[in-house]
Amino acid sequence: MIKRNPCAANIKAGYLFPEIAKRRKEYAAKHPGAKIISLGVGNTTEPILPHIDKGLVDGAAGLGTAEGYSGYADEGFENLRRRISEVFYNGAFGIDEIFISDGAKCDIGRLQLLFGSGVPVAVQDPSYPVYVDGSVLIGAAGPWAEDGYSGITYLPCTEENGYFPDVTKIPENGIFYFCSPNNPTGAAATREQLNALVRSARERGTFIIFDAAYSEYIRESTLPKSIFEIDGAKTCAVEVNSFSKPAGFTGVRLGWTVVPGELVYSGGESVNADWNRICGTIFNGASNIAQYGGLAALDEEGLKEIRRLSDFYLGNAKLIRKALRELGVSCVGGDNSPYIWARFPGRDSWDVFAEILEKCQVLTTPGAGFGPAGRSFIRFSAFGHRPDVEEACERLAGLRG
Ligand code: PL4
Repeated sequence: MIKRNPCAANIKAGYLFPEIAKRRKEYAAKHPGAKIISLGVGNTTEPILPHIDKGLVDGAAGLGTAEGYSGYADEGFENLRRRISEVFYNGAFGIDEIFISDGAKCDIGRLQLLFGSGVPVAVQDPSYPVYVDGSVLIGAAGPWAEDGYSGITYLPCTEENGYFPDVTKIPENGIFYFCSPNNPTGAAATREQLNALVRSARERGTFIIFDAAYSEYIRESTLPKSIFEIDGAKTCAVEVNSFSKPAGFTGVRLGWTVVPGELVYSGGESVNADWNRICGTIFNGASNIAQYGGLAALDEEGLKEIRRLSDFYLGNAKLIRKALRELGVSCVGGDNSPYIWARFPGRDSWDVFAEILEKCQVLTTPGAGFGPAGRSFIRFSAFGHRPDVEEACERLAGLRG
């Protein structure tokens, strides 16, 4: 019989989000009739807004006509790539530098093929678990130790450092995953912070994989939405982004990755050429229907809908933060991101998760799932119907005393 891939053996048994879903099911089985409200997984809940939806519907209808039919569109529609460059990067990238994907998470997984095993990897601690789990799967990070967290460099993002890590500690000639606005802390990095990050990456020969999946939630005009707003980033960074959270495409599936032509390996070879080769080999492109939706999302009307949808979820975030603060729980985030990061000093996050579920029937995400620095935190997601969020906020009052 064939041997198990040792990298698969190294990975922790359960991925965080299915684990949360499992605990929800177990609770529901023990408490039939309980109305559980989820502020857990960051999954969009509101209908796709009409103009963007029409783009999807018209795109699908067009595929049923001789003029509108199209087959494989491997790197993505040229007009969508051009529009992404205009809307998000002020036209700074050619279409050959923008690759359409079926979502940011999928490209994060595929990007790991660029560097292979044995590459030093660092993450913000806490961070979206895909960076760590994916690195373990490809063999870039060793097995998980008893404490559940070794094999990778974790750079703490805490209250003390304003949730921005010491970027002079990123490993040389390695990869650093950086997410802003951050999941789970909600912190959006300032221009000065990103300048320091790019400077350090260039000095240390480190590639930044910049996850900008929540950039459309940024409301403070001085905060950069892209790493490519920073001088020098084109020689040290790749950026992934997504239509999931701004346009409600979590189920539709559409994203993109920018790999600048200037980005080269230590031997001078082009990273863009390798990425093109990898995608051409193992990816056949995003759905054409999703791409029609993406085009609608990026025209004038669609951009207004993106703003309206993200404003709605930010409204939820405000309510959650207010409810927590009224309880005396210290929390950050929710201003420029759909996540609130709440601190429960001296408590284990899985215990707090269980308590909130038990007392309030509200599902959250325990901070420990995002890294060791999250052990005493709970992440609240602002993705929910407004009446559910309001009810969850009322129920949280049950944590008093
Ligand atoms: C649950 C920082 C959520 N099953 O939809 P995509 O693939 O374009 O984007 C996924 C993604 C990428 N980057 C960041 C993210 O936070 C997410 C989505 N994260 C969450 O609750 O943290 C959904 C998680 C989903 C998953 O595993 O991604």
